[in-house]
Amino acid sequence: MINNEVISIILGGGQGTRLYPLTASRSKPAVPIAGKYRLVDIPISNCINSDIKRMYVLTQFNSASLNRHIKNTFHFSFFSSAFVDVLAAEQTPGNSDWFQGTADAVRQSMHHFTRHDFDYFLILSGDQLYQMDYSEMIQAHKDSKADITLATIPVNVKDAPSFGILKSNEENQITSFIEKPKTELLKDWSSEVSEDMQKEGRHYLASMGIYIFNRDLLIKLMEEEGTVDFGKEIIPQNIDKLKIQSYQFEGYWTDIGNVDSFFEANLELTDNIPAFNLFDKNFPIYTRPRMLPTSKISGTAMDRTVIGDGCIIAASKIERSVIGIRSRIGKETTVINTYMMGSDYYESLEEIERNKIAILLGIGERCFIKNAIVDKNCRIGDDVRINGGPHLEDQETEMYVVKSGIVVLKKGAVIPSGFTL
Ligand code: ADQ
Ligand code: ADP
Repeated sequence: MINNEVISIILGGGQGTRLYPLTASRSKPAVPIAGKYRLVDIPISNCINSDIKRMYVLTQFNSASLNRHIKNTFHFSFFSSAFVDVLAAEQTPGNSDWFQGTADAVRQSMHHFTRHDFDYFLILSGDQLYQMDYSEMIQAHKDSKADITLATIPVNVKDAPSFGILKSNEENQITSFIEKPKTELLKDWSSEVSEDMQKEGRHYLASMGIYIFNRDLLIKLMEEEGTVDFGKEIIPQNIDKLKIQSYQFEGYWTDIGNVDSFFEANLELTDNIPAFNLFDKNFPIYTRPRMLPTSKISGTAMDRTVIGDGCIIAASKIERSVIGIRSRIGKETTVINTYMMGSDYYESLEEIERNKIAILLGIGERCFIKNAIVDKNCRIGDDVRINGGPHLEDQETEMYVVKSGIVVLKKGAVIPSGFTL
């Protein structure tokens, strides 16, 4: 089934500085998560599970890996109108700049959208982890005869300053909105929330950055120059002029826009009952079927570990870690609190010999790796010790970046044997 009333626009990221260095050589939607997926698989799967099958992904630059992933993953029937198209910021005679912000990205791509027949725009963020059936939100939007509907979620005082915070009336119409308020301003912004949310101390209603706009309205708003962002301008400027509804969501939702939250969201998948349920057969997350062999593990004590396909593991211990596809980990190695993304390819024995490869893909023998993100295709020698944690200061070298105590090994980094951090 296809919902013919809606097209969705997935905002695939600005310049990507918050997730750097994971975005150094790929666009944000292509960042690998959960051992086998890419960030963009989340909103795309949510759309497919909501029967919304016409999607645009807006991104600053067109990375080969994003295009390959989308092309190889989302095949729709020849007879269907479904598609996933990537639109990168493009230089045209009228515009030589990158997208300046979320609204600007939509404005610059508007001519692509208006070619289609539809009634509603569904605008989504590309860097959030959640499972949501948008059709319920669309129904609420229609029932309330709103101009715009915003998905909202209660958050606590610590998180509130990172979001757009709003207040609504009994009919769920938003009456005031403030983008990323400082903590001292929050006093007047708490909302009535459910008992469950109160118990968790979540008293502030935050925008999830998920918007439904009536088609003609968004086209008109985009014709007015000078606005670059939905959260900073479009929403707050129109609270008194338009009917903007809040659609409250209380399921699991997390923003994974920075290294810290990205790391935690991945490691939380190793919880006994993870809040983000990849095992839900009614709500599958789709990704590229790679036809990899099953993983082979010898002599490893594993606790709370998630392992992708095609791995060859001989480590002595792996604890609270996500080990991505095609990972290789050598003997007597310990991996703790780590997200290893895996590799894009295998090296054959002949290749290793022919190219005199000294440090193989993956992690070598007798290593200790803790509190790290190991990007794709890294080569870590033997006897390497990487001990991330709050004792490390933020820093960057050619091989790695340390952010909030998390050591991020850059894609393809080669870490010589005996290296210690
Ligand atoms: P932020 O997430 O801080 O706040 P923003 O940086 O504008 O807002 O990003 C929103 C989404 O758009 C992200 O997925 C981002 O990657 C993407 N994006 C940003 N700039 C882009 C660009 N130039 N081109 C393409 N995509 C781009 C927003 C709202 C808040 C709300 C939070 C919820 O402004 O009100 O609370 O989302 O996470
Ligand atoms: P994913 O498997 O994660 O979706 P990509 O589509 O980005 O990854 O790329 C994986 C493909 O890249 C592999 O199937 C492989 O053919 C190719 N590849 C990338 N780098 C190399 C390399 N250095 N040598 C051989 N193949 C490579």
